[in-house]
Amino acid sequence: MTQTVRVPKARQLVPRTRVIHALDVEDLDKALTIANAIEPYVDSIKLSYPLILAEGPQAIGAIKEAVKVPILTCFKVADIPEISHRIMKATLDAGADGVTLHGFVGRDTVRECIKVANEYNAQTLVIAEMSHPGAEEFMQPVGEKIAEMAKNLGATGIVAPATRPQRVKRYREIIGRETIIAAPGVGSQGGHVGDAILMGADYEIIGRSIYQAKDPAETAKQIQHQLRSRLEGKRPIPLIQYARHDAV
Ligand code: 3DU
Repeated sequence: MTQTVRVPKARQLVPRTRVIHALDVEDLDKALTIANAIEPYVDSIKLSYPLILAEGPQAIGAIKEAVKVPILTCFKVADIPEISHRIMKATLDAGADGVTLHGFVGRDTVRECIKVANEYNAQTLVIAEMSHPGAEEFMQPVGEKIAEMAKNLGATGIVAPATRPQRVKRYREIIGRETIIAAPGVGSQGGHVGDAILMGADYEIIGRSIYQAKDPAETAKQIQHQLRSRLEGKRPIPLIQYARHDAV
C-alpha cells in the first residue's frame, strides 16, 4: 500500500518591498496587531526567540494565519546534524516558511538543514557574518568561506551585515546572483536604509525601528518611501527571481 506523504507548501519570498520585518516582541496579541498593520510594507515577517519562548511555537502558525507574506524564523540553528534536523522539522511543522541557520558549524549540519527545508519547499538563510561589532572578532574571518559553502550546498541565501555595506558587496561578489542576501542591522544597529541593497543585498531586515515606533505602520511606510527614493536612479544590482535550490 502506498502512503500519501503530506508536503506542506511553504510561501516563497518575493522581492517587492525588499524589507523583512523582525517582529521581536514578546506578546502574541501585540505581534498580531503589528503584523496586520505593517504587512503592506514588508515582504516577510521574521520571528525569533523573544516571541516564541514567551508564546510557544504555535505563535508561528497564528501569525502566519493573520498575514499572507512568508514567515521566517530566526532560531539561527547551530547544532549537530541530528539535532539540527529535529529543530528544523519542528520549526517547519509549526508553519515557518523559511529559517536562518548558522554556517560556522560546518557543511554537515548546513547540508542536513537544507535537505529538511527542501522537503517543505522552505527557504534557508545561512548566516555568513552577523551585524553586531563582535562579529568582526570570529565570524568575519571565516564569513566568505561560509558564504561559498552555503551557495554550493544550495541554500536559498545568506545573511550578511547591513552595518558593513562593503562586506555585503564582497559577499555578493563571492556568491554571484543566484543566491539571495538578507541584511540585518538597519536602523537601531546603525545601518542606513538602502545601503545594503545598493551594495547587492536583496532584502534589508529591520526590527526595532519599526515595532518600537509609536506608529509601526506609518514608520514601515516611511521606510519604504525612503528605500524607494534611495534606490531611484541609483540602479541597485538587479533583483533576482530565484528558484528553490535542490543542489544538496
Ligand atoms: O536590530 P533590529 O531590531 O533591527 O533587529 C535585527 C533582527 O535581525 C533581530 O531579529 C536579530 O536577531 C536579527 N539578526 C541580526 O540582527 C544580525 C544577524 O547577523 C542575524 C540576525
